[in-house]
Amino acid sequence: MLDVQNSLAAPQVIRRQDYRPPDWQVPEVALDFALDPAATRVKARLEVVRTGAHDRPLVLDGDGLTPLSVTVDGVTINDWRLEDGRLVVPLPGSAHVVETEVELAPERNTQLMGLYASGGILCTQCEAEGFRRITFFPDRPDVLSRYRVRMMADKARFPVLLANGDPIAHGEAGEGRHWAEWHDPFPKPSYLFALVAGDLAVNRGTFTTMSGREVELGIWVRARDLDRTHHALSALKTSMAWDERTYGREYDLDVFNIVAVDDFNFGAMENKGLNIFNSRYILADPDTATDYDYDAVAAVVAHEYFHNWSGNRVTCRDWFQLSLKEGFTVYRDQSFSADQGSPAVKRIEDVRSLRAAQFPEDAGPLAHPIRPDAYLEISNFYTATIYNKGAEVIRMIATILGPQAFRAGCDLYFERFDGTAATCEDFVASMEEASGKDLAQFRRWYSQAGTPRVAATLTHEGGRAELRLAQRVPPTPGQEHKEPMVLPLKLRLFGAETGRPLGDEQLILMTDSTETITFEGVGERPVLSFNRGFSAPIVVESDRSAADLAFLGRHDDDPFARYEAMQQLMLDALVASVAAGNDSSQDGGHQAVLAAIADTLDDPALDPAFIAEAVLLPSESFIGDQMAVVDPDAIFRAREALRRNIGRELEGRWRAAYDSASAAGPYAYTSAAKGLRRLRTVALGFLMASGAADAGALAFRQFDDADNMTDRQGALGALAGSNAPERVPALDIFYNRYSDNPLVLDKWFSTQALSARDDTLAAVEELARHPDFALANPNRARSLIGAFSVNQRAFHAASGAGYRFVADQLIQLDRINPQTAAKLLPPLGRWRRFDAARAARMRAELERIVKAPGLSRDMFEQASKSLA
Ligand code: 0A1
Ligand code: ZN
Repeated sequence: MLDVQNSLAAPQVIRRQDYRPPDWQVPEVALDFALDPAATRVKARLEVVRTGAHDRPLVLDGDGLTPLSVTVDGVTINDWRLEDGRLVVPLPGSAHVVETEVELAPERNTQLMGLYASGGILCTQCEAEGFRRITFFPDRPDVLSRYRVRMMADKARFPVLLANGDPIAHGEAGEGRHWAEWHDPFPKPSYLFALVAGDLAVNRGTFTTMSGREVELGIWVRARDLDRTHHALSALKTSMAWDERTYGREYDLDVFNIVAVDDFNFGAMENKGLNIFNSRYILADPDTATDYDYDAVAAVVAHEYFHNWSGNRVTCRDWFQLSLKEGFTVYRDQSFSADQGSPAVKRIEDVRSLRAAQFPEDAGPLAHPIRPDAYLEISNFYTATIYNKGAEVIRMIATILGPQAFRAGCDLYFERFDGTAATCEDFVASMEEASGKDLAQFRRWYSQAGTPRVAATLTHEGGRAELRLAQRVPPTPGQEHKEPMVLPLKLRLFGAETGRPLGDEQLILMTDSTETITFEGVGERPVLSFNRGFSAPIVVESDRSAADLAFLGRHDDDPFARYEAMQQLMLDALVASVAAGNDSSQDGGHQAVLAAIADTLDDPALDPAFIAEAVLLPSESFIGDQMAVVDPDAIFRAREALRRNIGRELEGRWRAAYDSASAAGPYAYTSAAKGLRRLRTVALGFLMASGAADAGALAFRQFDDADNMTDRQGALGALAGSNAPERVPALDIFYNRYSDNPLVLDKWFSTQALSARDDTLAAVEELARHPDFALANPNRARSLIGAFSVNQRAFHAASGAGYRFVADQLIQLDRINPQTAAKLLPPLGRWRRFDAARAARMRAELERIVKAPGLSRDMFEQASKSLA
């Protein structure tokens, strides 16, 4: 049993089934800010209306606030009380005006929730429960209000004053101050409130909507960053047009502003008409941002923009419904990105990140359904499950319904729930109504956690093939027994001899625990292409031979399935060598992998971006996920041996691929050029692994000659994991060149934290003492601690020193920023997957964390659940 004696007053569990509609609505809000980093005064005027027949008082959430005054209908009252930070105001009638005043110190707000300062800019973050750190308010998403916001601030320090909606007035206020007033005509929940005050420059654009309205767009950054905002602005325009074309959704205000700040807990925030971004998802130019960064900027800009409909116009009734807006919006941004470049490569990337982040979550102590039933701290539920598995669930609905019915379901959902706070159930019901399809059993995807596992066995006899399927959803905390899921499975058979498809692709809906599918007229031995396009987010257990996987790697016409066959082939070889305890190249498995990679590299019809994905070895952690007990050292050895072997045996091909990709000419941000850059760095990685004498020099040349960050960081990453003499000079050059650019310095930290070298832990401990390291900046903290804790070999060093380092850092970080600290805890919680000695050391660190004095609720929830 866990000792929780010294935790805060035992945190209260919030349960979905306890939902009750609000006692009071607040149709109109007027806020008046006298802004100052040290002491900001906030006056709030709420028009409150009692809902239904009850005599309960008005209860306004507050977090760390003390009322300086409370008035009701203009009269100061004294019969208010504070209960657990909440302001309780007894009210006699059914409608009143309640006014409060509080004082805040944004410059001392290190949690970065509520009103805070980032590099001299005052900004807000309110989702999920930050608004209660700004003013007393019913801070829940089903209270929708119209906001009028007045801000006053020193004009020299804060020349720009922004809030939600449209600007309506501004003026001088004396003593060097000025003011501005904004009004947002759309009722919104408090989590979408935002303001920004700062010395900002703007990149302006315009967008004409499909009904002909002109929208003024602005990307606001510090003046020195202005020339790195073009990509974000163009992504914004592309997203606006895409949402009109694809979903018929039009923007609804006259202005749309985005502000970038350096200190931000997450990626970005969809505040109505005033998105606030982590600067890493806005700022990009070829010299400082990789292709990956460019894609991420476009995806996050699109994501936040798409929230204007899936999140803002239709919001969530309560936080258990979070995936209603997040799963749907991720699905929308993934579809958008797929449309901008190669859908096949995008699908591969999305599945890779699902497997890297969500599958382990679903298999560990923090597993939860996409619509959770209970939480202690909602910030802990901004997870890969809510976001990425949530998106897979929407994708399955789209697959089951087909494009037209899915679009009709979306139209119905938007129309019916516009201006309201809805539930996941409302979404599913809209889909059913528009399509006429019954999704009753499908709803289990919302309530059951865990990744379904499907065993697929294909037999063939006398012209008839039989596919036997068996599904099983593993138990997860609090859910021992699971019911079978609805699985949309795309499949196709190929003839082993001819290499040709035997019939069309089929979509089957598996609904029972076991099912058998029969194929008639199958003249030659069939090979199964299964879960094509990753049509269901499952683990497939199939006994396909190395020869059949290699066959699919060559012949499958579904690019995802082709990639998947390559991955499975490599995975089988690696798991076999780990199990055999050997890292030698004698394995037969190596030969099949080598041949398949050679064929892939030789296929002139393939897109270089696809080749680069298909030849990449599965990550160490994904290999570990296949094993009963993870042995990080054995995995590392086996993977390195295979990498070396692939590098050596195919050296000529890697050089050819490298050279042809290098001949692409000067930098351009096009799909074709991106694919070549990707293949180039992948080839470099294999050449480094081969031990070729000139590989270090080749990497250094790429590093030094690069006219873009993709090539430069790619080469630096290859060097950082090596013993090449060029390694230290490259790291130093990189540091000196970019020491005034925080986003690039993050790369310098993370590249070293991800290094496969033996001395990585010592290097990382040293980096934590580097003058540029700062726990208080979430990006920097993640670049070192977050990167280190996914470095399987270094983090899982048998001594336990990696665990200790991370726990020490998280205990410190928790005092500064609990949200960011708690997000970095899960790798320590995976102790059940490791041998007894490692597991004991990981547990010991978790116990130390749980006992840390003053531990936050965020960390307490993550650490205690991980121990349970
Ligand atoms: N809704 C945002 C994510 C987000 C959540 C919480 C935050 O608090 C620090 C910030 C952002 C999104 O999905 O982009
Ligand atoms: Zn979102």
